[in-house]
Amino acid sequence: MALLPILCYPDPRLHKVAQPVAAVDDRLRTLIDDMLETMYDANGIGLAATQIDVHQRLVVIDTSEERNQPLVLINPEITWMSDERVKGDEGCLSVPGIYDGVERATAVKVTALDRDGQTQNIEAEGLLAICIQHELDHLKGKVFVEYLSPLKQGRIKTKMVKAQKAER
Ligand code: GNR
Ligand code: NI
Repeated sequence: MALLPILCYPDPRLHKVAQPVAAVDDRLRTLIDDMLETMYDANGIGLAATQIDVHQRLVVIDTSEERNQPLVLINPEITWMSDERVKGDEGCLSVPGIYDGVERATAVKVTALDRDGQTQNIEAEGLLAICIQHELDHLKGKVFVEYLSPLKQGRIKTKMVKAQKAER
């Protein structure tokens, strides 16, 4: 098991588009375990491979209170989205300390492979639905701050660059 470094906005690598996973094998399962460990260690409810600089369609999620219900989505695709929208505050492990409102579909249906390479169909609502949309955006190279006004995006960029300079 290993903790993986998480890319921080505005790192340009967060905007790369992920490619489909070619094979669900032991090498991928090791990566999945490392991503889960990294997500739990960072107290996140989700982590997309893009955030650890792996540009493949792979996401791990756990929105359970007890943090004992890992969900692994390989090559996920949203097959249905509710017309109903809800606006809620979001955060991101790649944009630490920033929380702001984003409008999302209240419910989604997703098809994906699980860690055994089996097809799973998931119907999600509430926090899980929001998290799935947030993670699938990462796979498209999109970070949630891109839904905010250009003014806010500029301020967040400046803040992040300053924080990263202060870290060194
Ligand atoms: O930990 C996370 N919390 C969160 C809260 C509201 C909406 C989305 C999220 S996802 C985020 C983890 C993360 O950055 N995943 O990419
Ligand atoms: Ni995120």
